[in-house]
Amino acid sequence: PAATPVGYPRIGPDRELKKAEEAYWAGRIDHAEFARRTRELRRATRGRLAALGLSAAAAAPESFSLYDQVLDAALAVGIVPDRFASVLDADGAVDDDGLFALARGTAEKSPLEMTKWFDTNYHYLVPEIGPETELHLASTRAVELFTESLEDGAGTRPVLVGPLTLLLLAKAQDGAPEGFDPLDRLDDVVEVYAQLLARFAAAGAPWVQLDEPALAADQRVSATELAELLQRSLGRLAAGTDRPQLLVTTPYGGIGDLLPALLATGADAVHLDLTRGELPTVEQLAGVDTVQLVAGLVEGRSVWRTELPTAAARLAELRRRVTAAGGAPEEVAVSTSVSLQHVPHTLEAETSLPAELTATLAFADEKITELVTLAGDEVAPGSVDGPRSVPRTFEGVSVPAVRERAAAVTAADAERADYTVRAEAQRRALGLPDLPTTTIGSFPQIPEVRRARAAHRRGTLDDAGYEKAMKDEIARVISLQEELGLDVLVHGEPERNDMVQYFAEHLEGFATTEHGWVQSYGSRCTRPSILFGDVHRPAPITVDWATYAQSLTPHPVKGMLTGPVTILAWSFVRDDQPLGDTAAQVGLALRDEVRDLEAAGIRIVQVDEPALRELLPLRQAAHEDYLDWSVRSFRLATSGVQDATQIHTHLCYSEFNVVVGAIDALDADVTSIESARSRGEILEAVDPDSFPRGIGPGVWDIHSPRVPGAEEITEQLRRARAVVGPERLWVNPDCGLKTRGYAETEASLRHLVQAAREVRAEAGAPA
Ligand code: THG
Ligand code: ZN
Repeated sequence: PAATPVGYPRIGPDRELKKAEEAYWAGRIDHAEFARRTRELRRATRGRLAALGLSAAAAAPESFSLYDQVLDAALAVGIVPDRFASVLDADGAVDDDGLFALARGTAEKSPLEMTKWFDTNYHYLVPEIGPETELHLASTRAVELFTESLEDGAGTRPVLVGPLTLLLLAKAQDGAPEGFDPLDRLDDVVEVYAQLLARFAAAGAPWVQLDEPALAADQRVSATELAELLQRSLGRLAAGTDRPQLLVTTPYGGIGDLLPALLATGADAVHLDLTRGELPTVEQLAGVDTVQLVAGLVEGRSVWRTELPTAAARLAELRRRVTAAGGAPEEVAVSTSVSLQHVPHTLEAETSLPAELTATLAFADEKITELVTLAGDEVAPGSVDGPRSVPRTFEGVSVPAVRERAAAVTAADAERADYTVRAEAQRRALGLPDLPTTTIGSFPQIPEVRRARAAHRRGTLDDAGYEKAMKDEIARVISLQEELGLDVLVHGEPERNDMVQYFAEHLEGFATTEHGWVQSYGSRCTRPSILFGDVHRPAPITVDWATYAQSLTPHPVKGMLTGPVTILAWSFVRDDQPLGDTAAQVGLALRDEVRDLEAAGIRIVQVDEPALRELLPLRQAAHEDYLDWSVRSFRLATSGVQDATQIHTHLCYSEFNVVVGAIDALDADVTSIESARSRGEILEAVDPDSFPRGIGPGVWDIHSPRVPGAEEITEQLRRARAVVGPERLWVNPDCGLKTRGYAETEASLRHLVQAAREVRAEAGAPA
């Protein structure tokens, strides 16, 4: 059978796309040079895929995107919000600069909102559409990419986000009438997709791939309605004659009973995620006689090698069922569960990972080799010693002491005293005013700090020199905060770049890569660590920095840690035990750090969980179990302290309401929340009956360089105090000072302190 992945990384093995974009945006290269570099990246990518065995026409997906695949699809059909009307040229088309303006904003215009792509660490741009949006073929770059691919070889398979997913992910443009749903425009959007398909046909593309991941997640419409919408969108497109063959993919989970409806649309091929979804039953395969199945048997979002004999056995069983349903078993193709855009390019670039770990890993290129092997029928189904089924049993995978400790955990280990008791003890211990002021943790990273960290990493700055550079910076940040008049101080985190990577480097059970970059959004990448073994903490991590900072000031300095759920969400995590067991180990390792901080005289410890919402399962039915183990791991980390020690947490995202129950269950004494884009919603959700503890809705949107005035912050605080009361309200900016300069930071924090003092003085006065 044929082998083909759903998608491939686009950033480039050496982050060529990122480098070209950032050079272009900064004006260091002109557009011609930018276009030359991205052209070269695509040529190299196509050559690489052919060399890996995807040399036939349409075997390689065309995964290139200048910024984001959802933006590409929105632009293809003309979904451009009114405020960006000026980026359309006379023909209604959008060039690269226009595309970047939508993605990144301009001096006057805010960009499209960015949000998480399903339950991954990738972020897409949210299309904004209204009843009047003029839909038309505004970008034919996908067709141009296909034509270009013919120069480089046999031609790729164009990939587009499908019409249904595009509108399910879109939001109503500002000013759209009450009750307008982007889905109201489905027929119009499908009309433009039909025109686009005709262009592909004219260009000679044998296949086009439409990605419909929305089918794998619970949606605002019911499954019955989804089945009907499928017919209205994909069914319409398939009924057209002026088109290439259509492959519809359904990554990120099972689609269950939607399969018969999908098979009935008339699509020529249908992809299923068989790593998360079950093998379809013979009944669900009714209609497969006219459709080719593409079996997503290789996990595209993990870095683990596939157990090929197991995958081959599932493939054999699927073929048996296809035969039973009247289809052609030899037509079943093998694929990945999701696009490989979520894993690094290749293991070949890694030279310092332990060999026995490497033997168990597969990045994008290695996963394509797995597909080709599976498709070549080289693996005996179910054989015990099939090629590459390397056991993950080397040193560090199973550590008896870690397992014994986790097994001995009791319910009491995740419980603190009643909040009212703690609050009183903390009031006495900390002596803070009403509306205490603080920041979320990081301060702007000045060039000296970045240089010192890089030099230390390279070995050109010794430990003593590095320690001195960090301590100088900590002292500077502490004295600045004292001068600004903040109540609860932070050390500023000069020693960290990516916080998850920092903890991964200091905990046992993790490995870090040298080149394992994965696109997070646009030109931004992260290098996720690999959590392969039992996690424990060999030595204190942050205690020296925190105690040094505390030694410089009588004000409380917060200890700053990243929580277990976020550490899991932003790493590649072992799949040989339940996530909850892994989270508990991380929780216990952090518990040691929290207690050591307390023992060293730190009176407030903040454990951030910005990714709590991110890992939330796509199906409602799985929420309870997830929230159960995620909350428990946080509480294991934070429940080992005295009543008087104050635990803070920080969360950042919109859709606060979705997890407000879980945030309550974290039982943190104080919760700060990024709220620039969802202030009203947060205040609604935290009325004292449902959420009795301290709360700090961010009062400065740090993603904008604008410095908020004291008056503006005062107003926000008055409104917040009216809802939550003066005893519970904390005053803080949103997170991310690290990304701002000192000038804006100082000015904004000065206004923040001034506003807090003003509103504090009014305490007791009617709001
Ligand atoms: N760390 C990790 N994952 C994350 C975030 C994080 N996922 C969600 C969210 N934050 C994503 N946001 C960003 C924001 C900025 C960058 C990456 C993800 C970024 N990266 C640098 C770049 O691409 O130049 C590289 C940073 C580095 O050297 O490590 O700016 O905070 N793990
Ligand atoms: Zn945040």
